[in-house]
Amino acid sequence: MSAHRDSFARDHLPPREQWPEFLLDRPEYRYPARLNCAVELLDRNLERGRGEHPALVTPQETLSYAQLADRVDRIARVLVDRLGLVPGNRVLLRSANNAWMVAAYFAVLKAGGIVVATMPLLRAKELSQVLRKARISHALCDARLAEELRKAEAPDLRHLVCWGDGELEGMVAQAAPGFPACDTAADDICLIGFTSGSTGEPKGTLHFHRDMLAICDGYGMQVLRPQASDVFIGSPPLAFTFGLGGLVLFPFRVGATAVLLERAPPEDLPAAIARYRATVCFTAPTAYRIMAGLAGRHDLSSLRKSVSAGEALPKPIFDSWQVATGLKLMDGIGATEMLHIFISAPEEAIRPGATGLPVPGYVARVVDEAGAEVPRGTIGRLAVKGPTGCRYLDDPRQAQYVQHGWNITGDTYIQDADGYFWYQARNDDMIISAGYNIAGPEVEAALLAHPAVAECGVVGAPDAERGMVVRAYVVPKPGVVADAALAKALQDFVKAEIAPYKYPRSVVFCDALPRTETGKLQRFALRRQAEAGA
Ligand code: 3UK
Repeated sequence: MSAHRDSFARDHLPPREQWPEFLLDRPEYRYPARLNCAVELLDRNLERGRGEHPALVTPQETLSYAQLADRVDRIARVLVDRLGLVPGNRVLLRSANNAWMVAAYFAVLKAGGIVVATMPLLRAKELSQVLRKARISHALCDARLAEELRKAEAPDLRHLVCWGDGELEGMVAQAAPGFPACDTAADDICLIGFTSGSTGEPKGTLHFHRDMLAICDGYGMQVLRPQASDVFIGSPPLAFTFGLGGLVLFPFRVGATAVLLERAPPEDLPAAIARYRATVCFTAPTAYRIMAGLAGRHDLSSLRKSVSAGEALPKPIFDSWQVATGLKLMDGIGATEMLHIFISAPEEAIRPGATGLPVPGYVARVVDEAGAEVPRGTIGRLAVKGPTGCRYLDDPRQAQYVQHGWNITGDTYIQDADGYFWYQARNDDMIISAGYNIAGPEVEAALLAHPAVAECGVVGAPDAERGMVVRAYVVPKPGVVADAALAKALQDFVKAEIAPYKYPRSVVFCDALPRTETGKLQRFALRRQAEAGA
């Protein structure tokens, strides 16, 4: 029985026959029928005697688990008693990573609402799409980011309350302490994670209370294996589920501490690791590349684990991070649809250059266009299923992502004889040049091994003779002279590293590459640039 009095999200789940198969038989994924993830992730820490342990550390404040739980309860009271929230209502959250954002997040979960967290950089037009699509009734927002939200069209919005200007703080101070958690079902929806992709309307991915625990008990407990004494740090926004898991859910599941930084560019992260004696770091592959170059200037000795996701981890970055810190960088592929990482490897099982093995409880295979598994060593489309999976909010694209019960992530992979998965490209990012299939990321990894290259992106550029040619956009390291001689040197270098037909026939030097707020290279933007002849 759902606890939701507002059934909008449930009513807009895909039809059952379009759901992925869920694998929930393993003991760690057998959850009780009634389950509120905020209780399991937050309140349980007080019962376990961790009330005085720091839950959140920010440059402004440190909150123990008891202090955070108190703030959460009071915000939940404000939502329910003053703002009329009923279970199932959608609450938009808009903020950089800070303690109020996390408190608001858990207040919505505990009250049985549905969180819709948004990236701080979204503009009014993009916010309007989310507000309409998810029929948002309430919004909690950092006052510094309120302007864009006020400009957005929000036909269903009944309340917008800000913190940072005293409004929510005032309401919280007046609210009574203590809040009885909403008695939600394990399969009540608690989160709509929006995923932008490169084109089209944003897709809302629906996740249940049990999904929030499943990623902790799967990837978290069995691959990452954190300890209660750990101090987590990193850059991904909490509106990106990579950040949500890595900076909130995984630490809270074991009663550890999370350091939250509103801005954590790779240039600043090493100093922050040293300052807070952080032990577990979550960020994107390109950030590790920059951080490896700065590691010598900071004391990173506290760090014991580092996780890379969002896009492929080229082996040269794995190598330079190991040289700089002695740590094996843990690659893992995740997706908003799957909530978090589903292929990765614990340190002792890492094969540098490979993404890894399915997280215990997930099964993955490489399939052809018809969905049949291909022999090991053959390139094909990645298909995966496990305790989590894709359920889009009212979206015809469900039938593309889920086929015959499998989640089709849109990635091209090879599985080797030992079962390891090797990333090739996004399905639509393969470059077909004179009949050859060339994976852009493989050429990028080859270029990154050259000492003159800081960053690069490789796409197909239209070509009269070959259909497409491989074009590399290269950001040179500071002080490097980017001229025709360097372009030639890079081409020769790639020919010596990988099969010569894959070398970039065209090399374009630039100052920066287009990236999303989640740290991904925007290949479509480079392709558009290439089509425009730039
Ligand atoms: C790509 C990777 C190669 C891949 C995410 C960890 O990235 C996350 O979610 P998104 O919905 O994008 C999903 C797509 O990103 N990708 C992610 N990680 C890797 N490609 N190697 C990797 N290690 O194309 C995937 O289909 O933004 C990552 C946890 C939670 C997440 N939401």
